[in-house]
Amino acid sequence: MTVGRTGADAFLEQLIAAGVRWIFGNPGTTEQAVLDKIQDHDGIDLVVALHEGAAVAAAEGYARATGAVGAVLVHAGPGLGNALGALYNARAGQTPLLVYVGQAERRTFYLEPTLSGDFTAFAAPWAKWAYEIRSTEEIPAVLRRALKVASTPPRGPVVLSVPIDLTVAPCEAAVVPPSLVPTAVRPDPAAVAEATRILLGARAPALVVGDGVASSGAIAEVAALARLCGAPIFGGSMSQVCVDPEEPLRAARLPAVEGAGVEKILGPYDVIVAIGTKVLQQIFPVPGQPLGARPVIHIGLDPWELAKSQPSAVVFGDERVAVGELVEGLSAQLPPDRRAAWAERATAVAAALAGARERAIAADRAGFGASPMTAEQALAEIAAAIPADAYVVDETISNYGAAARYFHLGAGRWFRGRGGGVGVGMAMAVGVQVAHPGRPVLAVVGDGSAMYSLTAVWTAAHHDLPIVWAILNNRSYRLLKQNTVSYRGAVPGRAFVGADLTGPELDFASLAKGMGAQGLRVTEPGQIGPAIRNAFAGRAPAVLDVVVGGDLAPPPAGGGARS
Ligand SMILES: Cc1ncc(C[n+]2csc(CCOP(=O)(O)OP(=O)(O)O)c2C)c(N)n1
Repeated sequence: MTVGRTGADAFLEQLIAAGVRWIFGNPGTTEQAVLDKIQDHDGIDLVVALHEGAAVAAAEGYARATGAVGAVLVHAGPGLGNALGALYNARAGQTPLLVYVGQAERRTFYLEPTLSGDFTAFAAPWAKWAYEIRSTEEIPAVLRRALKVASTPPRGPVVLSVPIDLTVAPCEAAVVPPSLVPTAVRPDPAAVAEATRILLGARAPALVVGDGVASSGAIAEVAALARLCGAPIFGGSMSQVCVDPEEPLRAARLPAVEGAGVEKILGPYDVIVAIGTKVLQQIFPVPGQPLGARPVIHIGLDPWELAKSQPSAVVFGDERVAVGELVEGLSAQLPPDRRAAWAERATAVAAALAGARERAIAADRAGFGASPMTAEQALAEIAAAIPADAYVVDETISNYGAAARYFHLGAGRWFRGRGGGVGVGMAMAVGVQVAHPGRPVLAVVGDGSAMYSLTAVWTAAHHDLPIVWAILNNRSYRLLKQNTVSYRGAVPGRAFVGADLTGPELDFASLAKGMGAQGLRVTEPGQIGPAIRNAFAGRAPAVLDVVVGGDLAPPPAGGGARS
């Protein structure tokens, strides 16, 4: 029996009309009608992931590399369950995703078919919007709404459950491109005036920036504000690149684990301008006001995050427009003596930051030549070997600080996991490579993190994606050991339970070969450059298993001090 145009056709036509070119997915029976119809529609294809978490992570890489919505297909109940960890990260990182999950037939739902369930309830905590489609005719309209919701700040993942019977039924509903919401909106002039007034009273301001700066394209405006008022630019949470890597006022990220260090870092500053960022996002925040008692100006488009926990002068609006107006207002009203004092401060702050960077690199260098090589030396070699036009996915976890010292990549070129769930880096690289075919993509990933979405290597081999992964193999969950020491102290005689990846050690070169990619174990720093250049020249997926040190030994019984 031929039905003609079905709900599955309408589903795919609507995605194509919205410019969706790829669906990252792991298939199941309840999605079969949509999968089957992919071959009948030009302009849309499936990238096959072997786990739903890897599918979501790949779509996140695609969305972040393009700025467009990443489309995902996951299987019913357990498949959606597998996706939830990566979905959590996407929600925390405000990545626009459209996640389609196949549902059982409506007429048998009362029989509780295998794999069925209440998917909207399942997804709701981590989705910006979760909805189950109720009729074939609503498919295009709901998809348009989902794409609008996902891509309107605060962006985020939307989950749509679609019963299989609706995808095989005839559908006449028309398809038109979605209406999106332009958000380059001006803030209330009174709010900008108040922010200007507060900043004019500042002697030593600092900026804290987050994703809204990257997504609104405010990097130049933020740098102009920093230079005008002599302020360092701190990273507010795990975010996209929000500061030009060569910017002299670029400071480190504020602590993402322990909130306790924040007051020490921010001690010298009397006013904070938080721009497009959460205030703040940490694993162990300190109760109270995250940025202390000083005046805070909070700028952005996310009404939930603005002044959420920190009393602030709020400027609601597009970050680029708002910061531009703030710079204009300040410049017009700045007394000459304050302008001179801030300029002097900008020079001093830049010199202090450069000095701190140089000291950190000198400390790294003191460990160069160690055996096994340090992660810092490995990262320095990797960064020096990648092509100038490379994109980098960075899931170096306990080595994030070192990676930041060696990768000097601008906005849209360097991607880190957000949300705190590890294990997305291997698969994010798939989405970045799909977004930028023909460009070099390198992922540098901790050995522990690599194992969660290692199946991405097969996906790359299957789709001819010439990604190069460098895995920092320290044979441990090193960050967990570091966090244990900082949280509970180094207690003599107490082991780190569950944090060693030994007995057996992971052999990533063999694992890569088993999935159709090249695999090479690298033990010497001098091997890294040639290995990376060969891997890119080979134009095929390759995994470098880079053996590094840095593991933490448990404090011996009877010795060592509790820190
Ligand atoms: C989904 C998820 N599971 C577990 C954790 C806990 N966790 C945090 S860091 C980490 C270890 C990461 O190890 P690796 O990638 O090797 O990096 P390293 O710490 O050695 O630098 C783990 C398991 C987490 N954050 N997210």
